Amino acid sequence: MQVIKYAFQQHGDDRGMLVALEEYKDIPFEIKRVYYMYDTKKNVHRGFHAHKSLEQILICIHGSCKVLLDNGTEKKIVSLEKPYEGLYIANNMWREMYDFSEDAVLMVLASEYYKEEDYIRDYNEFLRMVGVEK
Ligand code: T46
Repeated sequence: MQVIKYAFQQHGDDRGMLVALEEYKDIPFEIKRVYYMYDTKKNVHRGFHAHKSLEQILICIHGSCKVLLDNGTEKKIVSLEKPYEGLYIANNMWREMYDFSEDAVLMVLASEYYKEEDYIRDYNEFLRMVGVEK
């Protein structure tokens, strides 16, 4: 499984750092939605689903967290700990987010508006969808 992690351009000067993200330039899709999670409680695991068509980029803009990616046959764990790094997650990929630091802010850029019908929350249904029978 190929993990796509972007290192966005950092604009730094003696005042500090700035990262700018433009759709179709830094982000490979039109950004239709932005959401972020914070104050995530200790030992919490979030996610546990895949998406039928949604593409996303996850950026831990403060603190750190881990993301487990699972394509049905292979699993990879990715650490997000830099505000200029973005993890691309395509559709048909099971994801779990965990190990959030107390100060973690995980921001997500999404290619579609929020649509509950796009979620696959049943792991066996996910396996069937990616062609791994269960
Ligand atoms: C994903 C991972 C990385 C909305 O009303 N609008 C939204 O755009 C989103 C994302 C969520 N919500 C509501 C639905 C739930 O009542 O916020 C609540 C928490 O959402 P959820 O339990 O889906 O959060 P996570 O952290 O399990 O998953 C989220 C995204 O939903 C999902 O698309 O890929 O982050």
